[in-house]
Amino acid sequence: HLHPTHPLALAPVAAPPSTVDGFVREFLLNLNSGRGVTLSNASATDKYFALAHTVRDYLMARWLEDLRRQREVQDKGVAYLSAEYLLGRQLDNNLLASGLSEIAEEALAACGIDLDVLRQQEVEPGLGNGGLGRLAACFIDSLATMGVPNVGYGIRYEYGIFRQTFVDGQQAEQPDAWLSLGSPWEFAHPEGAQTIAFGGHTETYDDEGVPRSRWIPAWNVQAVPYNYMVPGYQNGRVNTLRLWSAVATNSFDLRVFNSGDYEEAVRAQTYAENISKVLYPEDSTPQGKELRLQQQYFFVAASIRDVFDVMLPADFELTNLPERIIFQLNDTHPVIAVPEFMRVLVDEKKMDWDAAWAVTQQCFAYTCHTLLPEALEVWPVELLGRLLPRHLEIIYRINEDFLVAVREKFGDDEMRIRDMSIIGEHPVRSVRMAYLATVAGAKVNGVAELHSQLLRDKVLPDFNEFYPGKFINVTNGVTPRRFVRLSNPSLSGLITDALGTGWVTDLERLRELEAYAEDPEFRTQFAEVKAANKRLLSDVLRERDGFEVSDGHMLDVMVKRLHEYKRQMLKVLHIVTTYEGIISGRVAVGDVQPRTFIFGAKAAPGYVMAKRIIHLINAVGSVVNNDPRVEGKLKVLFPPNYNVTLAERVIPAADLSEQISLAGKEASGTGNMKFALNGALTIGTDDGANVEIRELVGDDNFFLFGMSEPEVESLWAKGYKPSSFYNADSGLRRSLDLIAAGAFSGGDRSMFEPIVSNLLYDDRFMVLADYSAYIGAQAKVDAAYADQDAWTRSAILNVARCGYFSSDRSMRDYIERIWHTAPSF
Ligand code: GL7
Repeated sequence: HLHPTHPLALAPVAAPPSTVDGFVREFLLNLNSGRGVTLSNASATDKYFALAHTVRDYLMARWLEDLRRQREVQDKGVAYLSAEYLLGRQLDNNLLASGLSEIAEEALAACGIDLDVLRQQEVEPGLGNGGLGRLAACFIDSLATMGVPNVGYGIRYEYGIFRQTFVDGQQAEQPDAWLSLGSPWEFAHPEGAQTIAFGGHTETYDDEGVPRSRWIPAWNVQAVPYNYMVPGYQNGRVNTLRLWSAVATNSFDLRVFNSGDYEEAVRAQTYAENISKVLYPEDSTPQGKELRLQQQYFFVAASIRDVFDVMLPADFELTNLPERIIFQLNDTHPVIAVPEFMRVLVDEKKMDWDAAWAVTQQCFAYTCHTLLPEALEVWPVELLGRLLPRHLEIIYRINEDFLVAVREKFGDDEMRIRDMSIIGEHPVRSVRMAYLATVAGAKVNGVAELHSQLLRDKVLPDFNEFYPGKFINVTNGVTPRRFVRLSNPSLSGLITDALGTGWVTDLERLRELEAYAEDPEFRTQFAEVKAANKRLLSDVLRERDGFEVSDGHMLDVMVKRLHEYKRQMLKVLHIVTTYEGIISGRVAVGDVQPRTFIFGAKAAPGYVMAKRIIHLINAVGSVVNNDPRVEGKLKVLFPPNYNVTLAERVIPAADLSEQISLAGKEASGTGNMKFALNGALTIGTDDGANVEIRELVGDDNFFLFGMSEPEVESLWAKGYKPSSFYNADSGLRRSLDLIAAGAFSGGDRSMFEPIVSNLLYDDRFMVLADYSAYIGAQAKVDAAYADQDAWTRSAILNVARCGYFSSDRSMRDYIERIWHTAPSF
């Protein structure tokens, strides 16, 4: 027998040789022994799985080696707690990271297989809603690429974000059964399951003279870990993403089973397994449902246990925890981790309360991702106490101590005490999770300069005064691996020809392209890249949706979740205005720049107004696209089911990036960064990270319009009357009247009436107030686009000046300002 300390037992088996022949062998082996088929009778699924397993085999030795070394060196690690990871397809990313793309392509060709066909087989894991979930995926990519020890913790939803289809122009939702064929990227470890308890009551007891509390839960579920490789970009490093899946426990079944009720027992099992069944499709609007809190507690409790059991030696000195671990809370979703951590330290590890709290305040940091007050989660005390009674006690105690400190600092200002209390009283007694996170966190960060400033000054000003220095900014970023190198190979080739390969991990090097913007030859090549990307998109949309993208059109793109604050309606009004101008003869057809408007957007299934707007976009599209008077001039395309995979095709092809939220509402945006990095020009408000993009690319290369955040505030204060804007602007009047008259609903005046009257009489997001500025800015876009060469120059400067928006830079900022971790070995 090999002794466990024998070198052969310690070291992972070496990866297969990185040659075409080696790859072919490994691939065929995976087909034969992994799928039980030969090449001649393998299905596309078989081949995709065998290929994925082959890539895994190459990464495996590094992964095992990294895990071993991390255990050995005991460096400080980051536990990123996120309810969402919007990963996108894994195959290409993992091929790129392992440096195997070319070898794989050749090896498959030798087997008569087109790699591209196998790429299409992968169902993307859509375990997130939008920007917040995609950001988490970018961050773990950057940490692996920078060699920083990190585990991403989350939930392995059986169903990710719903699949969107349109039925008569209206959104319909289908379940996203992404696991129906299995996932070749995951490693299940049922033997490593954690038991996660819920419900019951608490009691106090005498622990050898020390009064203590303990929790006597009523039921529990098993949390089964699934591990995913997170390979760094060609650096031999592989981190781990660990997602938890809920399984019913035996004890759970037995309790009911013993009473002889088989059906009830099965029902109970379903109940337990519901916890990781489905991603909540709400984006920026929490639902407050009990199952959601179950999900949150489920994954953070399992993750904390995992850190204690797997990362730390059994005899670890707990006061040293801050030297080993930092939990980053991705929004309020994982904030229940704070009382859970306290419960483990105080009730289980028998630590003194004050010592435990001191440790906790150094082991957590909180990222806020919103400015919408309604998006800050609150949990009714009744619900939280029923599901997690001990945690509620702990939250009360944290709050008591906190309010004592507030009184010490601010005096008995009862109003302020009420405002700052972690427990809110209206409309029902509730726990304010953002406040809990702020009190517990070593640092609280916003996600763009403007957002962080508004967070300090408007959302949590009392906390900022109470905790000077706690509030900081870390501007978001996106991974250049997926969003430039992989999604835009032509542009990447052009950049690499000019600068060499280093830019992929050092994106500020794109600056060197500034000089190339002045080179006519380079501009021609850059324009050719854009044209080629448009043809690629055109092929994808033809195949996927039967759409035709006309040559020579400006591609004007607005892709993001459907939300009123993002103002897709402003875009619709621009389209209707342009259309109305042409058909009424007021605008000469020849004066209009041919444009294709592309939308991509999912609406939360319960968000009625958002769904109406989707319906309207489709309705406008079907009228515009079928009207011979605008043929060849205007086109509206709304491919359904916008996701990461489609984003990777749309963004590189775009000319114009629409970032038109009402100032002060979009925390950051990250699509804005992806577009600019791919050479689209932005038309945008001074909101979120748009502000920083504009500062970097310069006013000449950005179409700014609309009210600033202070102007928005002052218009609200004055009393906003949307109808006065309607009355004052004839173009706006004609456009809204056209919609109201049923021009896009076959004469039916009721269909879109709720949209029109909402804009006229409420208009929370001030679409009408910004309409005329937007139309003016779009005229400037038209004029600028007429000079193609100047436009291309601006596009190059956008690419050159946006290296700052790499998520590698974001991660460096987190490391320096919050985590104080370092790349290890
Ligand atoms: C978001 C913000 O709305 C978005 O502006 C930001 O870019 C993103 C990542 O920080 O986080 N917050 C949020 O709740 N969702 C977001 O996308 C869903």
